[in-house]
Amino acid sequence: PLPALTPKFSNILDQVCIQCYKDFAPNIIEDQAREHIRQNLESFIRQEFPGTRLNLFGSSKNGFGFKQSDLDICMTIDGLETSEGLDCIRIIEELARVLKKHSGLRNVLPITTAKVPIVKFFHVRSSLEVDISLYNTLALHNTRLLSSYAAIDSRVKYLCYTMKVFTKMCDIGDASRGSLSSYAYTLMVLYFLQQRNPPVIPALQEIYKEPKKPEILVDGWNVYFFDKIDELPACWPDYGSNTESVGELWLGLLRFYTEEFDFKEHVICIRRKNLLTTFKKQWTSKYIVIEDPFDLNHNLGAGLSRKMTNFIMKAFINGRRVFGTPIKGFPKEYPSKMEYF
Ligand code: 3AT
Ligand code: MG
Repeated sequence: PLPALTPKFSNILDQVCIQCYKDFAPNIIEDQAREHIRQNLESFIRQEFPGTRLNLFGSSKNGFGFKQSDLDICMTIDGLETSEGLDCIRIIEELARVLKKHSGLRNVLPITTAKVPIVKFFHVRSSLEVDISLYNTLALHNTRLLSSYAAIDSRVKYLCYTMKVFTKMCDIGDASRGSLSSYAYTLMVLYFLQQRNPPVIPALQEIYKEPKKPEILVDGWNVYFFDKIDELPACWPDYGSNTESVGELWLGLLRFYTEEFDFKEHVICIRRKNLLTTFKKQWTSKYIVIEDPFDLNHNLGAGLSRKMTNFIMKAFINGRRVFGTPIKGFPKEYPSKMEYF
């Protein structure tokens, strides 16, 4: 059993979480640089493909970006609602051909074999990696959803940054290497904050003023959610009832995923407050099951091997021990990699 959380130690934990945000979040200049790159690329591509539009999504826009996060860009063509009938692979190859002529970019590479075809490259001046995908429309909506959650309460932002720092330190935060994406871990934080008693955030997809839940269909899925965050106090009865500190919540989260949440039985699902079973989804063959808030057929944990699942669970168990062991002062620096065995 862990020692009780003294006010002093709780205060150190708060500072650690807030520091994660301060150390890794981009400043205004760095945010503007991302917008400049988007504009510059858009004008450059339009010289050959007029009507091209580029949109930022992912952590450049969801409120949980790091200084060095990649730049996720979604390309659309004016006048075309969907990518239906488009030869996406050919467009990605053409796009790569055009971008290779841009003197500010290196290593332009079309990746057409992935589930979502992209062009990848390095932007020299900013040292940022850039990914351009086509009509990744649901991702634009889930980016907006995450940014709405970030706007509800500053503790959401601090915890999501802490989670991202934690997963990078433990080497469990890279989907391209078989673990989970930042997006998946952010959903885990949001789910915990919804299930906390009293909750810190609501399920925004369940709040509406109309007699019936509005339906806004994108790629066949309802992307409606309550986005008027300033009106939330009037629409959500639990607003403001949770007064725990960030540090308490962070330790609560590590406890939740190591001791309380039943991974075998339940799905991590942020679109509703009521528990959803793995049985109901027929997703019983995997241990970590995370439902995408819009694409309900998409389990973000589907690609995890058994070994990786164990590795991730061990990192959480270790995190719970490390963060739950009181220290006297504020830690001086980040461990280069957390120990997790
Ligand atoms: P980083 O700061 O880049 O680590 P991010 O939120 O930008 O965090 P990614 O670059 O991995 O994360 O992904 C960019 C966006 O693509 C985030 C989300 O809108 C979408 N996305 C990522 N992974 C998935 C997934 N497995 N399913 C659906 N959408 C995803
Ligand atoms: Mg990204």
